[in-house]
Amino acid sequence: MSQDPKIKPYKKPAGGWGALRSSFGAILKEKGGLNTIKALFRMNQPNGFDCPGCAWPDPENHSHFAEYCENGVKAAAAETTGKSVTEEFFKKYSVAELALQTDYWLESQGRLSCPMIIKNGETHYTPISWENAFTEIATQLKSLTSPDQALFYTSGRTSNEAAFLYQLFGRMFGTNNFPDCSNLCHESSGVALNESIGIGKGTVSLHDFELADAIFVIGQNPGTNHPRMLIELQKAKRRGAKVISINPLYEKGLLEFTHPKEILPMVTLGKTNISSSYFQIKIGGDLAAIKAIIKILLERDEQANDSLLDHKFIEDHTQNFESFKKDIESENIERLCAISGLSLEQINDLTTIYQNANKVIVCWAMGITQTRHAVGTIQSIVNLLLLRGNIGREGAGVCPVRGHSNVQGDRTVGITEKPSEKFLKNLGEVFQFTPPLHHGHDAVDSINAMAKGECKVFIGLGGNFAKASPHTSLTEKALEQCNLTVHISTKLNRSHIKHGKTGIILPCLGRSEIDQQKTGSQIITVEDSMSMVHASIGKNKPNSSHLKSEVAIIAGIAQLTLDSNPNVDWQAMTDDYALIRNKISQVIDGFDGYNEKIKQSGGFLLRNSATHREWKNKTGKANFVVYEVEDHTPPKGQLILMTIRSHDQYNTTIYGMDDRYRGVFNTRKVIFLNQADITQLGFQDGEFVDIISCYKNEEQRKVVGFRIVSYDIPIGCAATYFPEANELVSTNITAKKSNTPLSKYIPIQLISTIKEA
Ligand SMILES: Nc1nc2c(c(=O)[nH]1)N[C@H]1C(S)=C(S)[C@@H](COP(=O)(O)OP(=O)(O)OC[C@H]3O[C@@H](n4cnc5c(=O)[nH]c(N)nc54)[C@H](O)[C@@H]3O)O[C@H]1N2
Ligand SMILES: Nc1nc2c(c(=O)[nH]1)N[C@H]1C(S)=C(S)[C@@H](COP(=O)(O)OP(=O)(O)OC[C@H]3O[C@@H](n4cnc5c(=O)[nH]c(N)nc54)[C@H](O)[C@@H]3O)O[C@H]1N2
Ligand SMILES: [Mo]
Repeated sequence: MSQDPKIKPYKKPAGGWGALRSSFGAILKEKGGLNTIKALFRMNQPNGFDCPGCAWPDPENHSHFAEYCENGVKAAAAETTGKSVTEEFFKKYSVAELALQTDYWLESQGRLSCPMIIKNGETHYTPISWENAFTEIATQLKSLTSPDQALFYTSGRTSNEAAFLYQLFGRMFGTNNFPDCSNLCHESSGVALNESIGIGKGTVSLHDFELADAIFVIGQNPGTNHPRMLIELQKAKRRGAKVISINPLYEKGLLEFTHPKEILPMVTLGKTNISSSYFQIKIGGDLAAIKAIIKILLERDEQANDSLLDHKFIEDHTQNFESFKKDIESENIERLCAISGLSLEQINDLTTIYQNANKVIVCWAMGITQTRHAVGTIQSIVNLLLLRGNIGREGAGVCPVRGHSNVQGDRTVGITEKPSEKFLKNLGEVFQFTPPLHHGHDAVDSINAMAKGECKVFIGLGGNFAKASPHTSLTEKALEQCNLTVHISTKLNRSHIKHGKTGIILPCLGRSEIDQQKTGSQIITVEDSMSMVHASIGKNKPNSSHLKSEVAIIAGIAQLTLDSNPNVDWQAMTDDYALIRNKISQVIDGFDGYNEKIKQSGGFLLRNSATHREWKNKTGKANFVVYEVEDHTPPKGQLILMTIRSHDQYNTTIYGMDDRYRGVFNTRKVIFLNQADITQLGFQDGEFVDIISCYKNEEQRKVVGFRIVSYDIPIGCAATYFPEANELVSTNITAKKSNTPLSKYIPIQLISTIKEA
């Protein structure tokens, strides 16, 4: 097969045979053989493990085989790979040599299999015993002049048990420095929802998807990133509900879908056109669009003698309606339409769809959260829903669709740089210590603090901070300046290469593997995007006998770092994770009977106050938040760039070089542009360009050699893949109120790539 880059539109629906073929390809490539197959039989099954892919929930009756998607298969195949990165591997390749390899190559070498260390001046990682690795980390932590010189990063695959112990360790050590992948992801959702409805989580369940009359999918590409969501959308569509997509790109999965399990009866069921209406919005245009819909709706309500809005709900349950209304009245509809990129007719249509549906769910993901006005956009979505009482009743509500499979759970059990006073008080009482009260660094602040030399130790519980973060060269330099970087990981990645003066790699068990401790094999728990907490049990033999669980690693470091405390028995908690869960239930509301409840198939639901129309924010009412719309049209010659995921990647883990649904094969270095912009800027389809960031008041940064692909994208907008373009993302200009990097909102210029002779 030719490995030449190829651009060829994909004509088939999402899912279907294409998904099956690609799944089998992934299994073969990873050479995991029987292990992978066994894992697939157990994934998302009642006694099996939770798919390490996305946070989309499992359906209630999920006892039938294959409760996962193509990309879940890829995630499982990657974890159960037959390949290992051994001591010999590190002997063979110096770090300098590894640095020359692509991220795709690094990850595809297989599972990390033994603890490794590298010290200042050395060229190669060498093996180290677990004991010595823990001692080295403890020594360096204890030598810091302040606990706030250490950073404890978490990626959202970590279990509740490991995350809880990790934050306990960090806080007993004395810091709230818990930067988290959430900071790069759904932070804007948490911040916005907390202020609006008093809880930073979604309010709907799968049951609500069965009842909704209209489901809006805004700034999300579920065909690639949450494929099992398409099954719910398909069901909704088949029973007559409306599915409305708002996205700058016509994403395949939102257009047409065939459930892979329905391939045989395809003749009868066939593909489903998922979206009933599709609105091609400009990048960052959502706030203006939502406000425009609200403006029209308010006008129509007045004309209809107050019969369109739920005035009783507004009166009883909300506050700030009058000033919100005044703000909307002061907006100019033409201006709003121009900023959104939608016509007045389209806004009218959207308003009609919204007002005609009795029960509405709005879903969103990174297309909203990683833009400059993300928080205001989400709060405007909430405003829109509040107008017709669409929060806190069946079939309606907000649905921020989370990314990592346990990113929501990690937050629930205390991974946050801004813990509440109540949480700290409970934690301190249960473990008899005084937690630090001052807030810590989030992800962006951590980069800047390391770069300035203020933080000197970086510990990563999973993830790939070097590549997932903005401004790649700054982040890499920041990590390299540290005295110590430690990564608790399953696979080799760039963060291991960009190590501190001392660098340590600690290889850990994956979710599919048996976690054997003194009291027997352990279960872990996770929380999905709809607040269901459930057990995950690994049954595969670990890839290497040297691996330790995340819990055992954290406890091992903590025991050597902290003074002994009779109230914290790290060893006992490692021996039996049920003891950790007991502690979680003492510290955090909603976990009573934790160990019992996770025995139920499907687990248990964490109560969501907003679902019951209890508003736990400062005002005790749901809040109409006023947020100003700024015109963000770039100056002539500039475009706004979004960095998105291809179909063949899991964040920084690249599974393959294709983006099938968008018709891109054997390459990732492409930039999607509207043909009118290509012509206007004097380029041609297929030509190679360098992309330059042009934030005001910031130095320009460049990534080179991207092939132009003429694509159906709004004029003035551009798209390329994450993480190749992360160098362009700023650590200074971030989303207002949430400090999330603007991965979907980068002002850029293009210049022709000069081929070096
Ligand atoms: N297979 C797979 N699954 C994954 C992941 C993965 O990498 N691979 N990652 C996981 C994680 S951590 C996350 S957070 C989620 C991410 O899931 P998504 O948020 O779906 O991921 P992105 O690729 O970032 O896609 C963002 C979508 O938003 C659109 N968009 C961009 N800017 C705008 C805008 O201004 N307005 C609107 N309306 N739309 C916009 C883009 O066109 C794109 O369709 O997926 C999770 N699941
Ligand atoms: N430009 C741009 N940047 C972005 C985004 C974007 O859309 N555009 N998206 C952002 C988002 S939404 C997110 S969530 C972040 C993701 O940021 P991260 O969560 O930091 O990155 P991942 O790529 O998911 O991490 C992959 C690594 O995790 C490790 N790993 C995998 N499974 C396990 C496990 O079970 N245990 C442990 N300990 N380690 C494991 C492996 O070593 C693997 O190399 O990236 C963000 N960065
Ligand atoms: Mo994410």
